[in-house]
This record gives sequence, structure tokens and C-alpha cells, in this order.
Amino acid sequence: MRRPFRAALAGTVATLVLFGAADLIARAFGPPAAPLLALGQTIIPLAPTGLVKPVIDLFGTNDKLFLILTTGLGALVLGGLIGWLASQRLRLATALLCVAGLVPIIVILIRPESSVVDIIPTLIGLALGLAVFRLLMSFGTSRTETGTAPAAEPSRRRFFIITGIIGTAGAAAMAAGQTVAALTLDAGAAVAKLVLPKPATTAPPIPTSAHPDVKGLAPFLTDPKDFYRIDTALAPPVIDPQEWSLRIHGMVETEVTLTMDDLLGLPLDEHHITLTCVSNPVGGDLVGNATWLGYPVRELLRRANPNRDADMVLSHSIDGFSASTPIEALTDDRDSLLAVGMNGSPLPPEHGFPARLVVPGLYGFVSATKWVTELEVTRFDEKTAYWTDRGWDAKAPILVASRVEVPKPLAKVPAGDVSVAGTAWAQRSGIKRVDVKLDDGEWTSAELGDEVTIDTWRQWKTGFSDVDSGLHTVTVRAIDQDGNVQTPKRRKSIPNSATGHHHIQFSVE
Ligand SMILES: Nc1nc2c(c(=O)[nH]1)N[C@H]1C(S)=C(S)[C@@H](COP(=O)(O)O)O[C@H]1N2
Ligand SMILES: [Mo]
Repeated sequence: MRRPFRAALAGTVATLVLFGAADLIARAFGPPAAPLLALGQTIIPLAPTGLVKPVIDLFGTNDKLFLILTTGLGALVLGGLIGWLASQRLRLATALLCVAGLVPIIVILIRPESSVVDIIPTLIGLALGLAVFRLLMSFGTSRTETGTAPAAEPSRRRFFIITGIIGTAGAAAMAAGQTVAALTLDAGAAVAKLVLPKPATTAPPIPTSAHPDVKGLAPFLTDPKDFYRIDTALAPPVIDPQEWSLRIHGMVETEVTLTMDDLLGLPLDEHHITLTCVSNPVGGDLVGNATWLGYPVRELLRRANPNRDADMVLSHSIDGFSASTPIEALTDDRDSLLAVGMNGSPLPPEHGFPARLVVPGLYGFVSATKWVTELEVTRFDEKTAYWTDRGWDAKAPILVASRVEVPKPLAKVPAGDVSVAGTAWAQRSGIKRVDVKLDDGEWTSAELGDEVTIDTWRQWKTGFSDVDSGLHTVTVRAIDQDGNVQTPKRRKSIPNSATGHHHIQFSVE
């Protein structure tokens, strides 16, 4: 076929069939077998942080959808280009299409969460895609090429009709396939099977005095559905608790393997712990407070008996993420947990179902591994974690921080008394004081809600009376129990968290 446009269309439709058919068949195999998910998933760690960060900032939690769409569109464009080439060099183009089809197969093979059988859907998809390509390219090869125009018309019609039908079928297969299913996964369904035992030690009830009664202030405990989500997974890995296990290995005397039944049979403790992301911008919402149910990591490590020279535990997730945690944070008396529950229910898939780590006082990227399957006892001078390899610090304790939640930025408030409230945290130390100032005034101490534990955030409120009408700024800073004052110095989050005082503007009418 010497018609570049139709050839390009043939290439695009063949690609759509490849991905659509593979994606549909992957429903029977699970997310690791879906080529589009596997490709998207592989691109994430390859993409430079400088590129990923703005996309995340721009698209928020829709970043995963954006990535999948871009990957899919990229594949279709590539298919079209190869098709276009086929109008000149059919054999070369067919070979290129085969090579391009091998890429997702190789990617699936090397992904940590997949097994060899997971390439079957893509192999079938590739075969179908190639067959479609040959079929569409064969249209009009004989007569149109000889240049008898009238004869070309019915063949042209037939080409577009058949291409339309096949393209629609490919798109329908994609819509019904594993990628869409994984991206729209119903959190409840995967989790419902797991029945958590009653805690051996329950967390203390939250006193009402922990939460100043100010409208617009975040609740003391974050609802799991409002809890921030940060990870490198396109779709949360689907893990059958019955197939899950945790292996403790590396510099240990005895390797330990724990199944879900083992874990649920142990006495589990409940603790309120505030989790924070190192990427949280000043005043941001990548922080949440939950009641976690789990088994002390300290006890698990004791069973394995780590070597004295070990200074780090590299926790690995099923999807290839890893976090480097100083071993003392997992063996000292803090409440580091191998958690299975969050606010009274099993972990939602996006928060690590069926098991994750929660370590008080350390940012999530060096401690809070979700979908955790391995604890590798090692040394900082021997191993590095996922984000360490991408320019972030290997160790990252949470810094004292605070934010204003009331009034909302640029809110218009009535004249008279203005109430101000927010949240502050300084895990491992506890919040001693929160200072607030209006415009360029003096710092005044806010009234603190009661401390639940040093590892949970502390909410605060204050007020200013007789505020003049017009635009005002309110600024907050926190001081921890060791006397560390939150620094006003602005810096970006890489390599170990943004700093600076949060301030917002509001106007009095
Ligand atoms: N498997 C896995 N675990 C992970 C991550 C990840 O990318 N993959 N991200 C970490 C980061 S950076 C943070 S801040 C916390 C966030 O936990 P959440 O999504 O439950 O709030 O999870 C940590 N655990
Ligand atoms: Mo994070």
C-alpha cells in the first residue's frame, strides 16, 4: 500500500489491538500482566525527578491517569509512525512492529511483581496486532497500486469500514481491560476478605480536648479516604493476603518468614501515629494522622537477631520500592509497626494492603513501605534505597512543622474577632508551643489541644480581636519539646523536606 495516511492508521489500529487484546486477556492474569500498566510503571522511576515533580504538582492525584494516557498515546503514535514507514518499506516496518511489541514483553519479564506467565496476554496481543497490520496493509495492494482510480474506491471504503470495526473492538477491549479495572479498583472489594483480630492493646481514646472546636480545622484523625497518598505505583498492587509473606533476611542470625496467618495470630497493638511526606510543601496536606494496628517491628527483628554491624533495614515492597530505615528506629522503644489496620479497618489498597511499615518520626520515603514483603538487614555503606538513588537523603527525620488551616487562604471574614487555627507536628519530641502572628506584629502563643502522644500532631487555635478591614497575613511557627524552633528559612523539599513558616492571607470586610 502506497498510501501513507492509511498505512499510519493501520499501524495505530494494530497497536490498539495489541494493547486492547492483551489488556483484556490480562484480566485473567492480574495487573502485572497488563502491558500498559507495566510500561507506565517502568517509566516512573526512569523519568527524571525534575519532570515527575511538576507533573505530580499539576495533576495532583490524577498524575497516574496522566501517565497512563501519555504512555498509551505514545504507543499509538509510535504505531502510526511505523505504519507510515510501511507505506515505503513494508518488511522493515513489520520487523519494527515486532521489536516494538517485544518491549512491553521484556518490561513485564523484568518487573519485580510479575512472573513469566504474565507475558502470555501480550504475546497473544502482539500476534493479533501483527495479523491486523498485515490484513489492513494488504488492502488495495494489487489494483490501487496499478493506478486504476475507480477500482480504488470500493477498496478504500472497505479499508475504512474494516479499520473502524477493528479499531472500535480494540478500544472496547481496552476499556474492559485490566488497566481501567486497576485504575478504578474498588478499595472495599480486595480488602473485605481480611478479618482483623481485636487489638491486644488498644490505643487510648482521643479526648475531645485534643481537637479545638473551630470550624474548618482538620479532624484529629484523618479519614483513610482523605489520607494523602504518595507512592510510585500506578495502581496499588493487588495482593492476596493468603499469598503474602514477609521475609527478614540479610545480616541476621536466623532468616524469618512470616505469613498473614502468623501475623494475625500475634498480639497486635494499636497506636495513633502521624505520617508525613518529605515532599509536603510548607502548609501542604501530605500529612495525616491515623490509628494503626500492627505488630512491633522490634519483636520481629529480635526473632531474626540482626548482626551487631548492621545499621540499616532496607524494606522492600512487592512493586520494587525500597526504604532505608536506621535500624535503631525499628529496635528502640518507639512504636514502629508492621501495620495491617488503619482506623479500625484493614489497610486500604492504596495505603499498603495487606501490610506496611509505620515508623514514628521518619518521613514516609525512608520508613513507611507499603505492600511490604521484605526486611533486609544491612548497612548504609552497602545498600541504598529507591529515593536515595534519586538524590534524596538516606536518613530523614521529620522536622518540626506547622500550618494554618483557618482562615482558608484569601478567605473573606467578617469584621471583629478573627479566629485562627491549625495543626503542628514534631514527632518523637512533641509540640511545646505554637506561635502565631498577625501581619508584622509580635508572636503570640496559641492555645494547644491536648497532646495524645508525642508522635501525633497537635492542633491549636487562637484569635485576634478588632482586626481592621483590609488584607492581612497570619504566620505560624512551632517549637518542639527540645526547644527547636521551626526555621523561617525557605528551602525546597529535596533532599530532606521543605522548610519555612506557613502564612496565609485573608481579608476582613
Ligand atoms: N511500596 C511503596 N511504599 C511507599 C511508597 C512507595 O512509593 N511505594 N512511598 C512512601 C512515601 S514517599 C510516603 S510519604 C508514604 C505515604 O503513605 P500513604 O500513601 O499511605 O500516605 O508511603 C511510603 N511507602
Ligand atoms: Mo513521601
